[in-house]
Amino acid sequence: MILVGQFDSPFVRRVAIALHHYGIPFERRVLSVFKDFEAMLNVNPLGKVPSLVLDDGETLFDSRAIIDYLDGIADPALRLAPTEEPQRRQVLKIEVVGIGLAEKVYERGLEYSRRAPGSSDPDWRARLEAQIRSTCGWLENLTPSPWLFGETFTRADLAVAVAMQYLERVVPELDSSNAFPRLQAHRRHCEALAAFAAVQDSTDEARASGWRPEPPS
Ligand SMILES: N[C@@H](CCC(=O)N[C@@H](CS)C(=O)NCC(=O)O)C(=O)O
Repeated sequence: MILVGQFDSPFVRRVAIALHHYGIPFERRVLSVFKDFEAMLNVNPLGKVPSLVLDDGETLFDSRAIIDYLDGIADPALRLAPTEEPQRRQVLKIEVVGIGLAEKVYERGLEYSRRAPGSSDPDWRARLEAQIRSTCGWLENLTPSPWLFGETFTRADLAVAVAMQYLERVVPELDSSNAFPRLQAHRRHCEALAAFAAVQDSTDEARASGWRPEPPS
């Protein structure tokens, strides 16, 4: 299998962490959705990452769809979502919120890094920040102990811990460690897992495709 994308993307990173968790070997094709846009359109018509090229050449898109597929072929003992209802939908609901959080952090970052100087809309940024804070508050109220759902690490934990790490790197002034201490403790718990340690967020890959940290406001 070939995972397409950079490890500064929380969506690519979470697929790689899942692959490590399942013990599924993979190669990586490091393409940037910005620097390598034309090549990306040939991999995924949306020009987005992650994509996963299967051994027979079929290509899957979107981290959630990819992990759903991987969960289906993985050793049942390593599955990251329950198969029974209502547990399954409860885990997937938290996963959706975690992915949505990473999407809002990503959208906010674009306001700084990809707009012409002076063209970012402060009202839009304020709306994104309100969505980010609201989502973190909702997740914080789930009181992970240590996992967000049940007695084992699930897709909910994967989505939320990766999103919180990304939030801290990209929006340090939101001070998420102090503002959401239970989520930060949960994140540290996840990051102690071997699969997380094997796939570090890469600011080098981010910088190579044009990302710069925001100047302090
Ligand atoms: N929901 C998607 C989000 C993927 C996503 O937004 N990826 C970003 C990179 S971090 C991207 O491809 N952006 C390029 C674009 O949207 O044009 C997933 O979980 O895979």
